[in-house]
Amino acid sequence: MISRIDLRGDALPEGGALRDLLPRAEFDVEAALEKVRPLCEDVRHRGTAALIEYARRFDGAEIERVRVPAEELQKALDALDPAVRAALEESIRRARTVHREQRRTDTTTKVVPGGTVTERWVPVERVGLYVPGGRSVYPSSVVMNVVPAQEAGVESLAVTSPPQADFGGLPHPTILATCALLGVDEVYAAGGAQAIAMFAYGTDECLPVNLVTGPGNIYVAAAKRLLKGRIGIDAEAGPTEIAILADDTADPVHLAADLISQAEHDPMAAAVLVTDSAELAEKTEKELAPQIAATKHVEDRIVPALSGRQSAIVLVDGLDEGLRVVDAYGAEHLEIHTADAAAVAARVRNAGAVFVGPYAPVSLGDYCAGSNHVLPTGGCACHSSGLSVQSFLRGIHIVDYTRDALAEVAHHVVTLAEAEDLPAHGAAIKARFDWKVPQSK
Ligand code: HSO
Ligand code: ZN
Repeated sequence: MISRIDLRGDALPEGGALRDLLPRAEFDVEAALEKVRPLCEDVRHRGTAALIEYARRFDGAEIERVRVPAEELQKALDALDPAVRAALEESIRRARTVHREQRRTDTTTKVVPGGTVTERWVPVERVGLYVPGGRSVYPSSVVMNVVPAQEAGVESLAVTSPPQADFGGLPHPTILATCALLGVDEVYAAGGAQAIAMFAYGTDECLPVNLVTGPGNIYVAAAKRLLKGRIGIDAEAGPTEIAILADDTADPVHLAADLISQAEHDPMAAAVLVTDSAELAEKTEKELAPQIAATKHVEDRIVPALSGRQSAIVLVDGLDEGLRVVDAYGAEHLEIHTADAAAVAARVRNAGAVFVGPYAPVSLGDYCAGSNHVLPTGGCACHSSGLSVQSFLRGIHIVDYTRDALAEVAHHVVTLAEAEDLPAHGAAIKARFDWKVPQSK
């Protein structure tokens, strides 16, 4: 069911050429751009009326207003299964523990006597968090978006999630309950590209935001790309991915379970096993069928995900080659199942998150490791990080120089301004010194 790519024997190609040998889902955000453009424009001009119309058209939900009344949040929390509540509370507690530590402190650098540059970290003022609905109702994603924003000190936080026809046009009750648990009281029933437009342009119910984060489908990704600039965005989330780097010490039962666990998300999800052990590859593949037979989302998600061209077992000559392959792939999630897994993990350069050894499966990270599960997909791990407190902060440079400190470097500034044919830049310096360039000491 899962294809094989045999990279043994010849030397591996470099960089991009190696990446081209590896499987990856098509996620053509560009193609969706033209579809979402008119929707976004419509929300910009008609606001709430457009959102109500799209709730009917795309979500089959009749709604009269988009903002969820506060009492609905409390009602959902009161009705939440106590075991789910306890699990969410633990997830929140661990996420807070990790994310609180991420808060950078301001730094002041004394460049010269009398000349300092301070980097001051300031939270984004207003943030909109997108939470998907439909096939994927993930209260855990509410936790993973809200906790870092709160720990960063974001003061104004709004959540949006698609209206559900089955729940009277409100977002899914577990989403509402999780918002209540986190102390978020501004929630909207809007999904898809139109929800991103609501956040970007604002409506009579929702003030515009500065930054939108959170995963969504291809239309959500397209709207984020379209509106980027007006709003800040996190990385565009594509279908989920798990890569596993394993040697012959790995347990094929674990590997099969973990590959299936992420294939469960989406028919486009990717599961990639990279190993130097043909025997382990064989055993893991054998282990897939019985485990798949015992689980739930088989035909609609797991089978298409594992048999799709985005998933594969990749055979390599050794661990060094395996590392080169996983680095070229840049997985959203990378598990290391090798001897001395921590040392191998320390050598990884490209991954959204790395899970070390047999007792750190991706499922742990999805819910309760304390790490964030909003991670770069589609190879973006080679240039981007997952969501963190940092995603919600801006570093502002505060430049503070005395007259003497400016005088000391003035001639260099004037020289560079002249070299760039920008004499007025130089004049701004000279104006402070009787229109002369101070002599350097
Ligand atoms: N693995 C997903 C996140 C998730 N898993 C939510 C379960 N619920 C993308 O990192
Ligand atoms: Zn998951």
